[in-house]
Amino acid sequence: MAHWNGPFGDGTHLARVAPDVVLQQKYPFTLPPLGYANTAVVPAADASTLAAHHDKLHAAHVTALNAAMEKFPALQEYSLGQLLMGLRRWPAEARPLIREHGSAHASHALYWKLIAPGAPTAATPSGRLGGMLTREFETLEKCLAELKATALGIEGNGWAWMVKTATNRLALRVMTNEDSPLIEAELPILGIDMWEHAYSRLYQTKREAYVDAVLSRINWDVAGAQVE
Ligand code: MN3
Repeated sequence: MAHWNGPFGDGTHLARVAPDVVLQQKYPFTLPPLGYANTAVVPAADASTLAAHHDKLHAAHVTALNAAMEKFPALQEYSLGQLLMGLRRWPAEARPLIREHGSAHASHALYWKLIAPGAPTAATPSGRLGGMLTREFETLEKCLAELKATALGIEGNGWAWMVKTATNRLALRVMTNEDSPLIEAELPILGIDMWEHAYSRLYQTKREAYVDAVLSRINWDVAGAQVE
C-alpha cells in the first residue's frame, strides 16, 4: 500500500494506513468482530443498536461488496484501501458499488474501534495527532465543538469526519451517504455516523445527545494511530 501509485499523485500522505487493518483486506472481505462486549460502549451504542448496526447492517455491506467483486474479478487483487482511493479508475458499473459498500465497510470498521473501550490514558489525543490538533484548533474543546457542529449540520444521511488532508493538515468534512474520505484522497481519522440507524434506537431524534455520547467515548489511541 505504501508504494501504491493512486490516481491522486503518489499517495504519500495516505501511506500510513497500516493501523487500519481493514483497509488491507482483499476479496473476500470479512466483517471484523467488535472485539468487546455489546454493552461496553454505552452510551454511544447499546446491545440492540450494535446488533442492528454491526451484526446486520455492516455485515450486509460486506456481503454486497463481495457480491460486487464477484462481478468484477479483475478488481479482486486490490485491497479495500486501494479500491476506495482508486475509485475513479474502475469500470463505471463497479464504481457505485465500491463507493457505497466499500466505503461503508471501511468507515464502520473504524467507527467500531473509535468507540471501543480504551485505556484511561486515551482520554485526549497525544503524539502526532495531538500536535496536529493543537495547530489546527488550538484546544481539544474547540476541535470537538467544531466537529459536533459539523455533525449536527448534516442534512440527510452522512458522516462527519476529521481527516488528514493531502497537505498533512487536519480538516473537518461532511461526507454524504456512506462516502469514505478515502475516495477524495483524504485519510479518515475520526468519523461520526449520522445516519438515523446509528442513533434512533437510543436517542430517537435527539441527534445532539448521540453526538455528545460518541465524542465522550472516543478512543484517542485509535484515532491517533491513523496518523502515526
Ligand atoms: Mn451506519
